[in-house]
Amino acid sequence: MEKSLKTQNYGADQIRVLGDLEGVRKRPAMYIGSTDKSGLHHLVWEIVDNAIDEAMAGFCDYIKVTLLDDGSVEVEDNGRGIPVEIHPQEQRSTLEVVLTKLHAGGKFGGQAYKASGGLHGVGLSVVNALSEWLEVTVKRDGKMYWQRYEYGKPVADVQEIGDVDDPNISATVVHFKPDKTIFSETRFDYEVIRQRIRELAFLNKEVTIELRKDGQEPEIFHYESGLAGLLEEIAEGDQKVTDILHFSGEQQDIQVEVAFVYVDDFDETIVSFVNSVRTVDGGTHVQGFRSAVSKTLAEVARRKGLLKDNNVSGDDFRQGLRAVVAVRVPEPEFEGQTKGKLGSKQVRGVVEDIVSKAFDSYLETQNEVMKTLVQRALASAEMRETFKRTKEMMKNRLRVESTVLPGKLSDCSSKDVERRELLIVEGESAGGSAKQGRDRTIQAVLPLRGKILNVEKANWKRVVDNEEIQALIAAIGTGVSDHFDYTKLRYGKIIIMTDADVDGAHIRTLLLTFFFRMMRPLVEEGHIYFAQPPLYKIERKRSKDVTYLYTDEELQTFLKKHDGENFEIQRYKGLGEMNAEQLWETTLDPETRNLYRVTVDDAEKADELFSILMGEKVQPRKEFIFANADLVKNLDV
Ligand code: 0R9
Repeated sequence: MEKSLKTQNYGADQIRVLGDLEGVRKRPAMYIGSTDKSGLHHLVWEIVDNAIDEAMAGFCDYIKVTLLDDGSVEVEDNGRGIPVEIHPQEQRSTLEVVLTKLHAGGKFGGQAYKASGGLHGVGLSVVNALSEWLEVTVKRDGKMYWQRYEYGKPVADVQEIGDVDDPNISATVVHFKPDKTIFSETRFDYEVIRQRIRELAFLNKEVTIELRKDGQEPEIFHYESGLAGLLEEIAEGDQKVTDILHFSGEQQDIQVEVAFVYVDDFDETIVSFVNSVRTVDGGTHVQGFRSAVSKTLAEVARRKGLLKDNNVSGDDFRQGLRAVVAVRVPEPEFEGQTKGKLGSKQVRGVVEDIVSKAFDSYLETQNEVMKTLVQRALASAEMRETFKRTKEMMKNRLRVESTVLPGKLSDCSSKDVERRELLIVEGESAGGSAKQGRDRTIQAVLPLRGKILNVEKANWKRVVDNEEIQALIAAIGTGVSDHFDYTKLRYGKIIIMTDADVDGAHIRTLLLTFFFRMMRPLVEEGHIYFAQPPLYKIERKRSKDVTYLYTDEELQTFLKKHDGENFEIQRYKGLGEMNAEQLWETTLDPETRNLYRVTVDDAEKADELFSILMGEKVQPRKEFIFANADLVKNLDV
């Protein structure tokens, strides 16, 4: 780096001193989220973020990260070096202050773009507090300085340990070993670190980051193409219908960089960042971007006489859009429970302006691209209209048809909704066993004919058209979607009972997706459960004693424990193999059974999987089946 860049030091007096580190050791999770694997890696993010901050401020272009065999990590940057002079209020080295005082950092606003990795710049001292030891080396003004800490406390004062031949060279090296009394997991995962470092290299194209495992060759991450490179990855496998567009600009101290492309698909994917940190819930930068893209396209289309009617919505213009939106904002404000949404108001206008202008002048000369995009938007508008009409029709029908209890429901007698349970059972024969084996006062049974519900072949309309699903809607009583009425719920627990094979897994996915999309409050309020039928029945040959085992691990443990006795082992492939009594004993009896309560997270995953399984694209489906070959193998013995 040029020496001239490095002259703008803030110096010792601008450090704010607010607190010390005992609290961090007492409540680590408050500072790094957790003390498991994720918290452990947070330590690395904190230190690397500091180096990135220095790069964003324009003083650093090379960062090295080394994972050592003793479980320590070393991070080095070639920035200005943390200041070492005596801090006026603290009467000790600024370096020591930064490492031992909570919230010590550059003067507020002094550093233009601070990575906001969740810790508000308290990174160094927090990592120090949670490390068995930490050593910091600073090269600055032709000298080399060094200090060691143990459990956050300095072992001695900062020492000058030598000269640096070239006074233009400056650096900060932080080497630390996490405290094993604090973390439940102390092994760093190379892959996890590699992923984040690659992402940082895409986002900060001026920086080169070197990642190395002890004694091995380093991997070097540097991407001239910046965001466009990241976009290539996001759009991999998609059929592109335009070139990749890459725009950047700066207004009001806000830097904007976007890369986007249109692909032959229906949905829109926007990955967004603020100061190199992913904003999973988007925010004002994403709003500005979306608005710019839609408005500009509509405007240019009208100007060129390609678009006349007004039926095309903003969404129609973003069908098949893949984009990365990254902004650098001096003091960003975040919203939402996980702080994953940018709230800073002024960013929206800045992004919208920069993107609109650049996109407009690009489109002005691109008549073929314009024609393609307008055609796609018109097709999208038409599809949306058709879909809306079908949905209305479907909803009306469901409202009328779903009020009569279905014939195949064997209801229960209790009037207490809390206690009433609906068992949704895959297959007629298991349904039969469940009807006989259940507790008739509180357990109702609705058998489903599995085959009809083949997820891959069904489309969403067919799912809702399906007789079985309509029976389900009628049995539950609440109605669906906009007509959902919680007060009409007929059962406190809705229990899905499917076989432990691929068909069972598919039906489960479909049912979860159905609940998630059409009766979401039931998922959110925890009314949906999975039954946990046993996988194995073990019968002692002589005594005829029977044991049921629910997982393969249980089987392994059991066999080890009873080594040498050779038992009769039966693997249940389907619920239908159990008689009524067995089903009651193993799966239905509220006193002894295990139920799994479905979370919103589970349902979201099912929803995603469902989209993959029944989506238009063959490739993701193939990938899914490939990635889950293990699962399929285990399930379908
Ligand atoms: C290897 C990981 N790197 C760091 O932790 C790191 C912190 C840091 C730094 C400065 C330069 N390089 C750094 N690397 C720095 C910042 C400022 C002035 N001079 C040097 C400034 O922000 O004003 N610092 C981060 C905080 C501070 N320095 C300090 F100023 F608070 F001490």
